[in-house]
Amino acid sequence: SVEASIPEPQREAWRKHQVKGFKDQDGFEREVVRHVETTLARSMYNCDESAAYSATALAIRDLLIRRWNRTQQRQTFTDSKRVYYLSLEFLMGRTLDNAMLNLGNKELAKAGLSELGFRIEDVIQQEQDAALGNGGLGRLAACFLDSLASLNYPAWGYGLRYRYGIFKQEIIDGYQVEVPDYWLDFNPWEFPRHDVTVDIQFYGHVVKSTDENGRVVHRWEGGETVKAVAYDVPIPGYGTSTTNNLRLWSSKAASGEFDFQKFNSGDYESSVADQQRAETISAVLYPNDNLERGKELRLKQQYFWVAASLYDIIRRFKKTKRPWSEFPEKVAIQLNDTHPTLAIVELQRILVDLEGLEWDKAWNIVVNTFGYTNHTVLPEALEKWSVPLLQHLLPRHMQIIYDINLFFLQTVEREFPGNFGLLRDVSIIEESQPKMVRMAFLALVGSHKVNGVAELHSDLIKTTIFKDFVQIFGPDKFTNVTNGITPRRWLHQANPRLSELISSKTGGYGFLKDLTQLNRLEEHINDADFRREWAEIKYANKVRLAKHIKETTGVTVNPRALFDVQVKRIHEYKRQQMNIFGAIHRYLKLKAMTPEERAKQLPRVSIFGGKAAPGYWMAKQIIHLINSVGAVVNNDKDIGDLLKVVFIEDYNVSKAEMIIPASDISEHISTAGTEASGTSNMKFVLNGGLIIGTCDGANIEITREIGEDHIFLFGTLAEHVEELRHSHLYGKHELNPDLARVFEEIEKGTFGNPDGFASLISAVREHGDFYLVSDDFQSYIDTHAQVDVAYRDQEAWITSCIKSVASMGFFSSDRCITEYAEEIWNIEPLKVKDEDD
Ligand code: T68
Repeated sequence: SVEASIPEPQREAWRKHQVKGFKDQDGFEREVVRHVETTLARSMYNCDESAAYSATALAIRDLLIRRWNRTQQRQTFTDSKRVYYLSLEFLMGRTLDNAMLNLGNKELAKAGLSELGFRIEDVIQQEQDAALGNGGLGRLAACFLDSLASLNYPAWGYGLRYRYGIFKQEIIDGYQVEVPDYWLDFNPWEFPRHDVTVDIQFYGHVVKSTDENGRVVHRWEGGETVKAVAYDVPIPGYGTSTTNNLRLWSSKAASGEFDFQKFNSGDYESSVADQQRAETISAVLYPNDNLERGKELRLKQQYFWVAASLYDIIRRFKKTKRPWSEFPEKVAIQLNDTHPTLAIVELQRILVDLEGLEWDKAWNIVVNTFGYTNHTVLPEALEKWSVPLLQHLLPRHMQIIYDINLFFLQTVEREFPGNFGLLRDVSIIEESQPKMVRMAFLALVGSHKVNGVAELHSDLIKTTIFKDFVQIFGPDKFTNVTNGITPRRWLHQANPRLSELISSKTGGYGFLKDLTQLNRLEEHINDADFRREWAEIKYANKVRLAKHIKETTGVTVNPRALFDVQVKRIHEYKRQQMNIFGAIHRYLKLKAMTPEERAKQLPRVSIFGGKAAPGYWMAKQIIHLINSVGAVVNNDKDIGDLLKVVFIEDYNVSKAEMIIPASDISEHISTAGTEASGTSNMKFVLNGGLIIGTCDGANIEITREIGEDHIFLFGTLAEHVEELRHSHLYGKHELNPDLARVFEEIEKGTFGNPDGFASLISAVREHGDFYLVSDDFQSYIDTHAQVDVAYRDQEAWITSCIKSVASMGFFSSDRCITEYAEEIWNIEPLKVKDEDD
């Protein structure tokens, strides 16, 4: 064994000096002071909050590293099957607070920091978010990593180490301005592995020849090489020693290897330029969500990351000396959307071209290794790459894609002879000008399971984009795994007081590992003290948010008002425009009332947050309209507290942790059939907020779990969306009268120069109202009127909130990961012994 290779006296010396970390408050303080004085070269006289954060992070990190090493050793020694989660996005947010809670030492750190003169909340706030993602897809990946470690699954994440994460949003004169997010100045959570590198090839050409056995062989030659360097991030589980690894790749020039002519001729400047060009690959996260733009650099990112990750996985597998046929018994790879689909082609290339396996044997291994998760049915979000671009960048891969398609179409032809329409429809190559590779089809054909992310969505993919494939492969290839969220971050960390209250009623913090224990809250539904404390916590969270709103926007909001929140990426399909039109409608109604009538109205704060993709004109106009409405409404003396409209800038994970626990009602109002799942809907309900929503995505399953009395549903059903759209274009399209009034007011200039808002109006009135804003407007405002009525009965409202939380067990990402592990990956948990065992 590995251990026997080291002589006993030497092992003894290593063991004797093993770093044990700290166990108590005193030890924690010692480690913090040590890091301040040595690692940071500071002292008690110049230790500010930022230095206190750094030293605390380093002290906590020391504990993680030991668990991390032990976990990796144990997984290797037991030769366990691992899952590799390939995602271009990991929206992690802050790490320190989460690490302390998962390790169970936050209380002692709090006391220790206090002794040293700091408030732990302030220290935690010093950390920048790790924002390597756009929205739901990236945050889902982060929740999955937390659950995988907490459930002791042997799992690695693979992603890109972007130098710039999602841009920071500033609001200037009501408009979004993007500011680069350079976040790597000090990142104690990553470990550069300068010894773990992979050379990645681009461009070049393919040389075809015949070997001594008469076999055709392909060699990919020439082109240029870029080096991938591994950076590792430890992922601690909650209440377990298991600490998994997230490996992020960074690009560097492969020094001297490419363009060595320049190198030899001493062209220093242009070799620096080459260096920078190589580093460009991992420089920036593409800021589009649910949109694909077919940029060459994006394709380079995808191949760079996929090739480095596969090389790494294979290197690990080869150490076991197992035959290739056993690869799928040791390795499961999950594709988070189609972004890593080239991994399918790359594995086939390695097995056939480099390892000499027969095509069919190799393909069998490939298909049994991969699973593919689809996150959208929106056509503009489905990835397609042009054949000429792929051919240029990855000439051998393009050939292999053609072969995969050929063999696939041959099997289709055998089963459905003469059905040329079918062949055209399911072909991985779209016969357009230029030809395009349909990545979702390639991902589907190259995987053994395809899943959607909520029941409705998983049904929809089978009847729309993948309909023909259900005929070809049968229904068993398709499955549903409804998304989930980690209750550690989204309850315990974001809402510590609520978490504590729940623990006091459910018999401790067991619910954080088994969220179905929340149902024990039902027994306390009539407990007056419990209900009062519940309401107090919500109020305190609203006070905290009100303070943030005051500090960042200058607007004073009344924490007794109903807080109505919509925070998520700005997108027409998510219908923030409908929300702001609804707020204008409310404003107009209030304005038309007598003071006596007004005095009877319920005060409301309409809170928005979210980023628009920098190139998404309509989304940016929506932000501008929200701010313009706010500027008028918030300063209208007739209105006072009855309505405030605020836009919270730079919505991100750490803002979400503050905003979500402060919501009374949140909006999940996508046009039915467009939001694959949504995950913030789960977070809001888990934090004791109710939701208003359409019958879309996971809203439907939330309704099933909590009961339809506790959710405000409205709007067109998915099955009627198509016919309505058709009728807008070819029939008569009558604008909802209340919405027409709203448009009139905008066009009158009530909210400033209306020119910029014309496109928002004409999308509804003149251009077919694709997102059914007018169709759904009446039921939307009627449902909001019901919300007002319901909120006035605070006792009934609180009962609804408590009952809802009690029924949210299903939406833990632990349930979700267990389903993936059992139904798709076929992996088992592996318990790592605790340090002291
Ligand atoms: C989201 N997708 C879905 N995409 O919209 C949401 N897209 O319904 C679902 O809950 C969530 O995934 C998790 O399943 C995204 O967030 C992107 O961010 C994205 C990024 C790049 C390209 C395309």
